[in-house]
Amino acid sequence: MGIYEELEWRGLIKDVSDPSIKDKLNAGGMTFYIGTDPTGDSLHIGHFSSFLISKRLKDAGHHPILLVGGGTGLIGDPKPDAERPMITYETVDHNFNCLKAQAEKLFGFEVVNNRDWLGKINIIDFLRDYGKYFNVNLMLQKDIVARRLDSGITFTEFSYMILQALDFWYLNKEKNVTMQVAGQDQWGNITAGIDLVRRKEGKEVYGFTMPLLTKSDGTKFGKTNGKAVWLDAKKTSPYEMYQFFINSEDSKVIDYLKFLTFLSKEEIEELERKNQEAPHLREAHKALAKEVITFIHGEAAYNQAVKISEALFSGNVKDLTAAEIEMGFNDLPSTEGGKLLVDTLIDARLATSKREAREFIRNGAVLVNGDKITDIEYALTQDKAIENKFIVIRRGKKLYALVKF
Ligand code: 485
Repeated sequence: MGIYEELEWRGLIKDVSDPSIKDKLNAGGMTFYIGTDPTGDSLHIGHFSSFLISKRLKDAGHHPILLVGGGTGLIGDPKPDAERPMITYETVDHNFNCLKAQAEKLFGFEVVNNRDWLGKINIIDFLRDYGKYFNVNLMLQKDIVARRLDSGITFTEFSYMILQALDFWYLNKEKNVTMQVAGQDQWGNITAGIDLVRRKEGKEVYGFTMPLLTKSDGTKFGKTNGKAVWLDAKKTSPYEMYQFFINSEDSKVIDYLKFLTFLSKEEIEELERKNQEAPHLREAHKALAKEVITFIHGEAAYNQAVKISEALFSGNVKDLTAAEIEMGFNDLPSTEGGKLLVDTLIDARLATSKREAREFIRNGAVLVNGDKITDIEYALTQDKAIENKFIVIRRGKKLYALVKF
């Protein structure tokens, strides 16, 4: 299986600019690029799924360049629904630095900034040297622009594709880049670049897109409780990421393994069999979480995420550090310590009345730091807190609250 066939098997090929891409990919030796704009201060799992292509192609003998759009980020790639808010230079610069560091750490490939060349072109030269190669009628037909014509699009966003085309031309000239790769929404921008290089230089360059990852209902993959899954551990902890992957849809987990991991066809097919034969073991989900989290955050962070998940599942939280408890309980109700257990159950909404709270305690339904407490006079004093900071209460099998000191 060549890299082209492998990418096809993984479901990673949507549009190709030319049928010869198949042989070109399989032959190796091309310099290619993939870009992102610094609209936020971290990449998210959607970016990750696209950026992984750089490593796949590198492993197949091609040379990757990553572009973070310190120039294009100031303009804004049109979205199909509405104009983007303008971002300040300060924010773009800050985001650029964050994304550059993240991309370098994750992949170790060269990162370039298109502000370095786009920022030097003056308006007269821009219109003479580049604008002349663009036909507005054709620009209006590009998918995203066409979808914005009713609601309106500013000249700023309309011009965006010229800048991305210019990048391809520049990188071809300066770094011998002959291929651009991206998610499917970038098709119009990629073909604009291919056309520019053809017209200005009489040279043929190439591009292909990857489908966007979706959930089974067709909506975008990569959100948990409405929040994006970020690669920055301060924004999405490895534990939260673990929960995200462990809870991914059964019908999609094999697609996600193909998209997001480097496991081989044989390994993935084996997991597919296990997923069918013994779905309750969730082997495929576990493998997905392990591969992705280890790649992004390393093995220690992955092991910690598993440890927290297991402790929360079993209720045995005593072996967790305060930091681990904080990670695991990020989203759960919390309340202040120093009170009676009965009152705390009400504060944390684990009981609706004192009578009910006492009943839960007497029936052995309440655990404090993993130990069953049946004493209705029990007080949650600080000496009982893990590292003097946290007491974890569990009522029944699933309901948790965090008591903070
Ligand atoms: O020369 C370039 C300049 C900018 C860009 C690419 C090449 C960024 C591009 N216009 C863009 O907006 N990309 C998106 C982003 O930055 O969030 C996403 C795409 C997605 C995938 C991902 O970047 O929507 O399909 O390509 C890496």
